[in-house]
Amino acid sequence: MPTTVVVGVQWGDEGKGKIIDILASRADVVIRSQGGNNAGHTVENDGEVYKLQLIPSGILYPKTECYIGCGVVVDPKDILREIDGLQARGVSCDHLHIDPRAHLVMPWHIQLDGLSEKLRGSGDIGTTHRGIGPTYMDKAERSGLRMYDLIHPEIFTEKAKLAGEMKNRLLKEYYGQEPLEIDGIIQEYLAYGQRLKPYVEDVSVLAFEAIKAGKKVLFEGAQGTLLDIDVGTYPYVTSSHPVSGGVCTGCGVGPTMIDEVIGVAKSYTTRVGKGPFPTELFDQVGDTIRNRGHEFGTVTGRPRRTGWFDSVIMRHSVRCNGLTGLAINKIDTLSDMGDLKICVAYKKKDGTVIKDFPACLEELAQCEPVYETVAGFSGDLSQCKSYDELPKSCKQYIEKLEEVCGCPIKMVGVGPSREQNLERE
Ligand code: 2SA
Ligand code: GDP
Ligand code: MG
Repeated sequence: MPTTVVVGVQWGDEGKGKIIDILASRADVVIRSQGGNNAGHTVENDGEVYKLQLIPSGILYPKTECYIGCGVVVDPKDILREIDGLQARGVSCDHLHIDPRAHLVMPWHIQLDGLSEKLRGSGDIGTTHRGIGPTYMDKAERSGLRMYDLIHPEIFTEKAKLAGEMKNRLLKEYYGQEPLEIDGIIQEYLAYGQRLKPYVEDVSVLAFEAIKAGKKVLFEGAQGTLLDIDVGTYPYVTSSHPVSGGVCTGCGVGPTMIDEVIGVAKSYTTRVGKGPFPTELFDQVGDTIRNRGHEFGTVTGRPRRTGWFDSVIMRHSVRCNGLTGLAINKIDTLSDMGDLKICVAYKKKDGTVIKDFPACLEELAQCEPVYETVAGFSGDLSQCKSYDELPKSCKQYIEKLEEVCGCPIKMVGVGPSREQNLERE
């Protein structure tokens, strides 16, 4: 297996965790390069369900190194909770490393995430309230605190005091809030720093050396392409780069070191939070998909919005990520649903039909999906052990998706476990 990137190609929750977990069994290293604990990946192992947020999905394999790159925002308190939770279940985290450049999510970021969402009123983004946006804001503004600071008490104390005082002014003067008790926060976080110290190591160097040594390296994307701050449905996006290119800046590796990019999608579309969603279903069909697919947020438990497969989005993702292959999950969820629809283009109000995803919301708002109806399939697919065992009409649906996306489909998911993944030649 060469150096491979795995990305979400819709609005997140495509089942990346499962695909990473499967590929991690053949990898030496798994690396996260963006986002933070706003991600939620579900991995099933021997009937045990693990919900991972910041820690790479390779952690369940004791010999697989797991790195958190410089582009990730780390909530020190929450990552320790996750480490403790895994260790309590017998999963060692000794093979985890965190880049010293990774920015820290501090309590004021979480508070400001909630306050700014409230201020936006009905125009809120529907964030996960994990402080992700405000942390990336400070990073871009060059006033953020980093992992390196956290493990050096003198540096951290000085920088956190300054940052905390600035935020207290913002909280008081702009939001009319009580100030935070900065000294107490500093003491609390210094203790987290001491616990996290053994994990801190330069991930750019580690990744470079691993790739040079011919090791199999897997980059694990979080969220999805349509949530990318640049190529996603701005402003209803997250504040990082879930696209494959984000791996390079978010880990400190060059693009020439990447060989393969696998996009993970569902056989239908879902979205959590606000923002446009052309194929969204508001009827019984949408409810059926949500209930059968257990479409509720891994982190927040929020019901996910559901809709038909949208190939306009998919072609956008194939292009923006330079995909070399696709994994289509949850084909089992669509069984016994009668005829299925696939969105092949959008029709604008003036009657023009477009095949490329619009660049801005104003244009997207004028678009209606153009559907092709295809025959559905029936029966319990979850027991299928090979692609050939799938019903003929199911294979035809998959081949149709391949055609409209313009990318080879290499894997098909028929259930949440490692074994329920059918590889295609
Ligand atoms: P944020 O918190 O600033 O990143 O939110 C901004 C937007 O990005 C969306 N977002 C997500 N959408 C789907 N899945 C995400 N992760 C969790 C998961 C979600 C959950 O993987 O299961 O449990 O609900 C994720 N993270 C961010 C978010 O909904 C906003 O639209
Ligand atoms: P991620 O954020 O992309 O890693 O995805 P999540 O873990 O948030 O959500 C995907 C959900 O679908 C999880 O509950 C998985 O266990 C489940 N899942 C993954 N692949 C399949 C599949 O092929 N079929 C079914 N029925 N469930 C799946
Ligand atoms: Mg998820």
